[in-house]
Amino acid sequence: MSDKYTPPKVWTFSEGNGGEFANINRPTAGSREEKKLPQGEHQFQLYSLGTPNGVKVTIMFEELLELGIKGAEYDAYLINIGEGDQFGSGFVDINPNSKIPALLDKNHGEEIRVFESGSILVYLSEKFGKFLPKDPIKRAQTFNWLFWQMGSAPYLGGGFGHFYAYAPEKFEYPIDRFAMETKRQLDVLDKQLANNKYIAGDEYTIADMAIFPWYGALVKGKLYDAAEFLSVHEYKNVIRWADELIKRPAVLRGRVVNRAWGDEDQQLHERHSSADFEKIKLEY
Ligand SMILES: N[C@@H](CCC(=O)N[C@@H](CS)C(=O)NCC(=O)O)C(=O)O
Repeated sequence: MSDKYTPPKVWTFSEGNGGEFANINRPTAGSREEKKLPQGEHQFQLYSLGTPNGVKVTIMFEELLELGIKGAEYDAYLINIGEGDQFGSGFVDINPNSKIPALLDKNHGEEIRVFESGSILVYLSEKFGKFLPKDPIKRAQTFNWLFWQMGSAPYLGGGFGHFYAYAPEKFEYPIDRFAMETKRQLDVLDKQLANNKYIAGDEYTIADMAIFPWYGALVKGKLYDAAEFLSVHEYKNVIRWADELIKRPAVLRGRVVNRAWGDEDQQLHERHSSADFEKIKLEY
């Protein structure tokens, strides 16, 4: 790659032009191999990885279980996206977009397939009547911030994170553009959290669960090693909120499920029952 690059008339795919993700990236969709997914005994089968998008859902399951809702028991299987597990036929049957997280609700034989982390959060909150307020104003606020996250995080992940942390060469233009946008987003959150305990108001909701694994992790220095670069100490309200959330046992448990990197004692590759956490160090 050179900084004098001029785009050709027609873009063509060449092997290896995805940097760290070169071995899996293709400009096409669909399954690449026959591969059945494992299934456990619970109603919910989650196929995921402990990235921020995956952790949103495992936090939700753990919060439901924390409330004593036994029907929210789930089996979580690891999908190794670096190895291309998301392109196996079983996974693609659940999510044609080949991205974690993907959920199968066995629902007494009816088999409901749910993909997109935001959709999974809404699905579970409606199913169990939790973490999505019934009051129409509070509900609208929750949806506003949930969809804000779904629209904004790709600038943080696919934009800032990709060019700052993953790109094989560092270029000023995209890093400037996406660092600016990330800081703008952090300021949006900081202003919202100046007057609200939680993102959507006084109640802890699926909006917090969606936003925390991205922006909470960023201000706590756990994402892209970028805390200093982005001067995250400026976002005091976001830090206050993140500090509050990391006291929640369900957040600490959700964060380690399907985690396959970092400290070994904070990785739970597969989760099938609460006993699986016994050997895990639950701290942030
Ligand atoms: N909008 C999707 C994004 C999911 C997503 O980007 N997942 C990434 C990991 S965080 C993935 O599976 N990437 C695999 C690939 O792109 O092949 C959601 O929130 O569920």
